[in-house]
Amino acid sequence: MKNLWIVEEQGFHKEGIADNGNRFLIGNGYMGIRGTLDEFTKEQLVAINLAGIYDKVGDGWREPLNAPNPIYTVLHVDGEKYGVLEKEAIEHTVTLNFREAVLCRKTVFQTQKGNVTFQATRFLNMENPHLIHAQYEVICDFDADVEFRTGIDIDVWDIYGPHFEKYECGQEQIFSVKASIQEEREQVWVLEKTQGAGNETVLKENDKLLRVFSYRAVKGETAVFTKQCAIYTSKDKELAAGNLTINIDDLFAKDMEAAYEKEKAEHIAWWEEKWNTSQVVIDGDDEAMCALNYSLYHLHSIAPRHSDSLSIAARGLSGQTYKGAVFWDTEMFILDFFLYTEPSVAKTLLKYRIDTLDGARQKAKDYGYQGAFYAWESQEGGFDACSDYNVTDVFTGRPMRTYFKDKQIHISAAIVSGIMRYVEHTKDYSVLEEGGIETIVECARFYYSLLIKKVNGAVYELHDVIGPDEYHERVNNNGYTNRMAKYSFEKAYELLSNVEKFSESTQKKLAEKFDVSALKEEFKDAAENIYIPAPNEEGVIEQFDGYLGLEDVSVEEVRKRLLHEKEYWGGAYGVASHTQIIKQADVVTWLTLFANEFSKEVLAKNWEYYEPRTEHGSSLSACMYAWLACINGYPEKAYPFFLKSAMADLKGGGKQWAGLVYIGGTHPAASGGAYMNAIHGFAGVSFEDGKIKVNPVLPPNWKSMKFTVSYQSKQYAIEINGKKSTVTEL
Ligand code: IFM
Repeated sequence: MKNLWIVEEQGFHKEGIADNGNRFLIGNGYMGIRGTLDEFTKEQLVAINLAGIYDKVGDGWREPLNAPNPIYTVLHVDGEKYGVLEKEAIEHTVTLNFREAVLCRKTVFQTQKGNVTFQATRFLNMENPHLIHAQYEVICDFDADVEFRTGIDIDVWDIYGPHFEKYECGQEQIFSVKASIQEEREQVWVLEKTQGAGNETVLKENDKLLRVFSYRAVKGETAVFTKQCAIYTSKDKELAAGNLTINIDDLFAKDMEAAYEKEKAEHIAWWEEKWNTSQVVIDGDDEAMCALNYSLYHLHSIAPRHSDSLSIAARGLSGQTYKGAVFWDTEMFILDFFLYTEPSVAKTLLKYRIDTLDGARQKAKDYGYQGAFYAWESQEGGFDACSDYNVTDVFTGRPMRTYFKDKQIHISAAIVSGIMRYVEHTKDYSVLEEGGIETIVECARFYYSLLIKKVNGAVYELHDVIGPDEYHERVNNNGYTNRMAKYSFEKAYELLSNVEKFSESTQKKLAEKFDVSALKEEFKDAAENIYIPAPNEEGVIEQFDGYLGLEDVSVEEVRKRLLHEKEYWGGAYGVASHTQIIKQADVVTWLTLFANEFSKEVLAKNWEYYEPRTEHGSSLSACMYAWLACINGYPEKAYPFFLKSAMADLKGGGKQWAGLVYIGGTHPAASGGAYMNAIHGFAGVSFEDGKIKVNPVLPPNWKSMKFTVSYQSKQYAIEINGKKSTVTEL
């Protein structure tokens, strides 16, 4: 039987290097190690991507740091280098056991005298997120002179680097590289120790600090090398004023081989415990079960458990794409997974937003608005990394003015939604007391300051915005945005109306900052009178004012009009801008989130109208179509969209370019979207007034589904067989 927890690639395919870097990624929230091979360097996009630490070089985009690579390893046999780029491998397998989060590679090279087998295993410590563990085995089926070279490659891959200006190397028993950035005074320390067979010498080769273990291999005998590495940055308490405050010898065991086995066993046990509360078992569809849990593996791997205030970047920890920034993806697509399986992580994600409120206030102020306008691409402190020119024109090579940062105002409502969903789901009000209520009020104030009323108008409107469909910029009354603004007014009003339920200090803080009763009135009025587009006679809701008057043409026709394969579809002159072709679910996202406000006919009509007009150019799109199809009772229609989301990283090959800007990497929002599809969509789970409701619409081949959810501090097992379901408190 196929192991549903294994992802494997056989044979070496050069064209698959970038996708495999994502597919075989391992991570522990602190760092992500791309699934590249041991002998690879920056040309093959090797990256140890660090969470929450950024740098900007010159006019380049500010991006997260990649650490020097301490697991660089290559084999020399009888004086020749053996790596898949130089030598053809007669056997090559890369295997990720994602239940255990252990990555292995096995390569057999043919030499003139016989075969050499090289095996490598790596995993990231989940308890101590600074530590990397690896082990290697070398077997020759003939006697040979072998050099096992391993150490730190300081020539890191950057998109807008190089970030490090100074390296200080130490080559005692423990190798160390202290990489420093002048401008931002950040530092990254990488430590490495390897034990193994043979005579050990040190080699400094170009940008690599290597240990060379030289030995005479005896036919059929296995040589074992065990490595452990540690990474600290100036963001960590262990690295203060340029010095490590811990004794590094304590990090490395005397007998590394024995310690490795112990760490590995503990690591597997840690993951097993995570799966106990998060795996989704699907009987009848191995492909779906494997893809879904693989998506959850990725979410677990990027959860910032080492912090109590940090979020997840749109490309996780797979590199510097999208500037390592946090988007609405986190609150609207990723949050539910943590809410239902590990609420403490959900709180950490939201605390990041609360702690960056000042940045959002500053952004609103800079644009002449009140309240909190959250960063479209948020880095630390809420700094908006989104450029005014976020796309490069393929024809002229010039930067194109885009308005994501200025006009995607729906971002602030995503924060409101995230905080409120957390509170409603967990009944943990601490997040509101710790700044959540103020955040929500500030988001509502932001929308209030944007409202427009025409001289003779009866309603409030929101003009000059970008909705989730980024291809149509600067539109008026995007339905999704208006509804989310209304939601923000409603929630802020609800909280302010119950202000006496909060602690005295919270009440005092609110009273000091705001005129609470005036705000209540404003928010109530705004919620009641904001314009929400209604379905037309055919039942279709116009995405924004004038959308239905745009050229109605197929996605294929628009694709044919491209003059360059990497051409950007949106913006002022994009091929889609003047048509009804949209990038991603927009009205459909709104209808999915507020489905109970519409008739089944309207939901179905809009799905049918918008789907053929959606390019699905964003990995956030498919899951919304899947979810709405489930709400409508069409699991067969939902299924391919669900699978597309769940397979985003397993299959790879997604969009790699927006204009000339590289956007490759993993897709956490699609992973989270697939989870929402499974739980809310197919299983039909909803939470209301302390009760779990289950209204399943399983795809025909799914015999049963089993999973657990956390709800209001209790754990429940949910089991679905066809239309029947049971919910058991654990
Ligand atoms: O947040 C998304 C956006 O909706 C579409 N472009 C990519 C962003 C990051 O995933």
